[in-house]
Amino acid sequence: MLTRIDHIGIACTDLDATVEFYRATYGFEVFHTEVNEEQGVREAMLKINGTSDGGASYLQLLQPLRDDSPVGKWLAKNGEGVHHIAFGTADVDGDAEAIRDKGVRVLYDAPRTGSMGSRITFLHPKDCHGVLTELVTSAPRPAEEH
Ligand code: CMX
Ligand code: CO
Repeated sequence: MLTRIDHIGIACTDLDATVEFYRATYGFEVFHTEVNEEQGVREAMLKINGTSDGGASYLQLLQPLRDDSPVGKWLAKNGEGVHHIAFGTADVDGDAEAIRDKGVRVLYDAPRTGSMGSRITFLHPKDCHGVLTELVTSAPRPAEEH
């Protein structure tokens, strides 16, 4: 069951400048940064709020590592902006299977590694009314760091 907005993914060309915009404009601080080679991104997670299921909601700022990565391709076509939304669930495997059974393309056979040790998969935007949709199960003990 999808129980929260886990994050909104925002594609940017300059991660440091974008982080600074969110800090200076709204006061949002960086909760976590990492490089995910497999996804082709350098990213910063800004924690916005905790949620009633024990999780949290974040903004995920994404700078591509390569032009031919999903975010690199999307930026070249669209420029900076909202790239995807991510719903949180305690059971990404079960929810992905159930959604696949409804005829929506799930992009990975098995979930892969996302931010902070989470397990993630994606639904094809063409099957979701134009929205690239991610499903996330957080790591049991997500990193507490800055
Ligand atoms: N939102 C909405 N539509 C999108 C999209 C997005 N983010 N990305 C691509 N599309 C659309 C394109 O506009 C295009 O539509 P048209 O055919 O009408 O022009 C179509 O989907 C195909 O796009 P493409 O540029 O040819 O790109 P690909 O098919 O090679 O890849 C996708 C699209 C969704 C399969 C790929 O982006 C993907 O695998 N995404 C999942 C992984 C990912 O995004 N990782 C980065 C984030 C990591 C994280 O969140 O941790
Ligand atoms: Co994401």
